[in-house]
Amino acid sequence: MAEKTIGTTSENFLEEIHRSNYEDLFLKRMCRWDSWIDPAGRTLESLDGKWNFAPDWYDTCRRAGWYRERTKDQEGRPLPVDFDWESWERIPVPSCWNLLKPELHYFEGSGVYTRTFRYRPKGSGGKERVFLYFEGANYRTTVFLNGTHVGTHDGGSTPFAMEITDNLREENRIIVSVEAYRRPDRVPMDNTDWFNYGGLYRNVYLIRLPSPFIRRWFLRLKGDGAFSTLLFDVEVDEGKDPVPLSVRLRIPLLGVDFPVEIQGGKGKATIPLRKHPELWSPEHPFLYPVELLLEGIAGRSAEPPLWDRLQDRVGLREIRVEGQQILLNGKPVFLKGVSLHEDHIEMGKTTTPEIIRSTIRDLKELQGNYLRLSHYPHDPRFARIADEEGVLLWEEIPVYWAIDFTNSATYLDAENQLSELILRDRNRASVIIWSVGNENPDTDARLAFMSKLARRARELDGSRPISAACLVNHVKLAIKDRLEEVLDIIGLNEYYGWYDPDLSKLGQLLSNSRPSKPVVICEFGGGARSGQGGTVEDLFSEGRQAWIYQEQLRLLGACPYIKGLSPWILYDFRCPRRLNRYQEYFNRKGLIDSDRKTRKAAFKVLADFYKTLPPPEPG
Ligand code: GCB
Repeated sequence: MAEKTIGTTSENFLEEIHRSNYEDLFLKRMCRWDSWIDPAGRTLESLDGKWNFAPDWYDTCRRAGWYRERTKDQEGRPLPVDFDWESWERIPVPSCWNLLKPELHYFEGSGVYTRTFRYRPKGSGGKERVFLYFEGANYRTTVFLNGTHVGTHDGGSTPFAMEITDNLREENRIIVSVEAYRRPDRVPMDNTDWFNYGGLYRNVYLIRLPSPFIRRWFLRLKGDGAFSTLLFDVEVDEGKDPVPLSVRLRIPLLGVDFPVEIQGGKGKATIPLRKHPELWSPEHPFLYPVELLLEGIAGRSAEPPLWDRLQDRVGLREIRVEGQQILLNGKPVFLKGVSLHEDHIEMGKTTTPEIIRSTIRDLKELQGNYLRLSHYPHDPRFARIADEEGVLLWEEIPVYWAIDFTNSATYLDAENQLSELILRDRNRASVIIWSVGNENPDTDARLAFMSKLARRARELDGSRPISAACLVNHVKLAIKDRLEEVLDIIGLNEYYGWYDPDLSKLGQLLSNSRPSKPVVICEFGGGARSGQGGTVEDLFSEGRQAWIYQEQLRLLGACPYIKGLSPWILYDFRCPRRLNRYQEYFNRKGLIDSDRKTRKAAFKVLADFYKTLPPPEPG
């Protein structure tokens, strides 16, 4: 990519100190959903571990082009460069830089990461294609390999892949600049009710693929209530010289062995099942081993050449809405849940399978079957483990509060994050709802923006209900939001007993409302410092919080159109907006303290309520 000096004729102009639009260069090579490859079933070579790191307060790596590593002039004389990779601190990837040392706690600028790695092509012929794969980095990530910019990604919680086949050498230097500013035009915007963790906080991999290879795929039941037909879509990267190809889908336990012809890089099939599948559900989280084979077209007697092969496990189930019911495998289901932030006291947004499993154990102790993963896509292992453990999930993008609904670039960013999330998790049976936003004002611009997002979600995945967490119309005291028209499930956040102390209004609101769709209460609750005594009158006492839960559950439990609950929230979480003596920079609405151990009194109130609900009809 040629660089040019922009907007100057001055003879003393110096690019790296006088040019302010240096970023434009990196925005020309954006990684978006269409370049994403599904890593499922692949051998991943981890690039996690210790990287050299420095907070780059003035963004000089990108501004002054450090990544070019020009350490000598044309005559080979050393230059006084301002970076020194090897002397920089070594920090773990993945991690949130905010938790590494006190000076970085509120750091929100650019941080530069670098390391080296060796690469040797595998097999003969050197035909493999190689990709860098990032599970998530917050917010704008600019990646350089061996002095060249290889891609930029926007969005703090979704994965992205960039091809580096032509930039690789035997010894490689990778430099990653991660910039974590909160900005009004981003998704989320500058104002949120959670902590803005920065950095390379999820896993980084190298993926080697053959050419051609299977880029991504989508397998699900048809959704007609008969459980007798599979729908399968697949996309193939055909490489430079396309040859005739087919993808064979194999599900041995169902006797499926089905070849799908690839046309223009895509294939599609409707596959009748010869036997009734074992349906996935929280009570029976059964996963089918699935294999995909990318084959050439066979000659008369020869075996077809095998180009690519991958394996995964997929649950088959149907989720749909009928009137005011949510139906899982044709039977009404009540979502017994709680909301969750990706925020751990020691790790921030970085997580591990152990943390995910212990979160699910806490949900099960609450007698729950459902988690709302708010307010952005959580680590991809969450849905995988939920598939195994039998937990239903609501997944969401951070179209939160009053983002810049009139800005077309903001829309593209939101749409891209939604697309990346859906592509990443659409093969996970645990995920039953895509949410396109949270607590947004009911303006024309927001209606247009979010209706378009809902359409986009349906285009990528017609098999799941779409929802969003709406606000109460407090003038009409009713569930009334123009976005309801485009949603399948109405999500509602309400804080009667807390922000509005008058809990009797909840009863009025429920009887004033006539929703034609199921309603899920995505949030209710109140703050309590764990161990804080006091009466129901005392804000931030455990007693007050428990009382809110009792009263809320009494009213919500008796309301016929409410089909699920995810009160706010399972654990206390960091929040720079929360400055009173009980909060001390934490949102204290958790049922469990931020230590993830100490249960508050409301925990038992919710567990007792969920215990009384009738069990699901046997499958
Ligand atoms: C909400 C927001 C959530 C906040 C919560 C609160 O309605 O959706 O992000 O953290 O209220 O605690 O006020």
